[in-house]
Amino acid sequence: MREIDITRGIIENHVEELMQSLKSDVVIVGAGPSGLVAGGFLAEMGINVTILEKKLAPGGGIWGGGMGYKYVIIQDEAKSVLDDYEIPSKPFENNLHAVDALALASGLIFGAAKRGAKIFNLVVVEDLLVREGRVNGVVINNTFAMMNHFPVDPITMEAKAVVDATGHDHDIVRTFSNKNDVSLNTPNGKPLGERSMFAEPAEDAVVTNTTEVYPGLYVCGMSTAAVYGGYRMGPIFGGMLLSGRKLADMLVEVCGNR
Ligand code: 48F
Repeated sequence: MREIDITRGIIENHVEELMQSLKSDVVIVGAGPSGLVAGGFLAEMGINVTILEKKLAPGGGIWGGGMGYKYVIIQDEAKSVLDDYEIPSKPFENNLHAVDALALASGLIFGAAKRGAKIFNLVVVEDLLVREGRVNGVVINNTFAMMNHFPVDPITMEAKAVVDATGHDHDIVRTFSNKNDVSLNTPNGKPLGERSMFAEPAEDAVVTNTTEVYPGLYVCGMSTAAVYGGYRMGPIFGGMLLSGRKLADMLVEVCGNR
């Protein structure tokens, strides 16, 4: 066994996957629950999908459960997504189910990867590629360079559709709206901002507002609340799973038609 062979095995395989992602059908920014579900279902339907996550561990806001108590709740309507990903849950009451947050995070990550989504961690999306009034890719950099404010220039990936699945921050839509004189598909053309906690309407709105916010740019999960003025919902996750599934169904059509 030679150390140099181990190194080559890592570099060759990473670069091979990266090359396949340079032109994706769909790039999803953020590997939280909504992005992982969308990516997994898209990959299962034969779409070339890349998920980019700036942190070391994908999983987003799942890991901490509710204030560090390690269970999260999902409602009946979203149970079929858990079943598809073979993630166990316990019936609780009033059509609710309790899910171990660690099982949910790891199950969604593995579920997306095994369906063929290419997930890259330690990659920050810092900007978008925009051409002729349409988003057609992402501008990416290395997390360590960004954390240290090193003056390292980014590189790019092209995609037919880019998804902001960055959660409360709505990092991609916010940056895009701040940097460009563009009108988003919202009532005032700008992100409306998230509202305080009110779980039931929040859960419905996350799914309703999973949509195209600008040609080629989509929102799912919690970023829909920040973009469309939805309430927050706390540690109930069914809306995130259903938002990811809705987005996958929307994008499979889009990718087929483009
Ligand atoms: O926040 P997050 O889990 O997104 P989500 O799918 O789920 C929201 C819930 O976790 C929770 C909630 C539920 O009921 O309210 O908050 O909407 O995951 C977002 C991921 O995006 C990454 C971030 O590190 C996190 O893992 N992210 C954010 N900005 C960027 C990014 C960026 N610019 N580039 C790459 N990754």
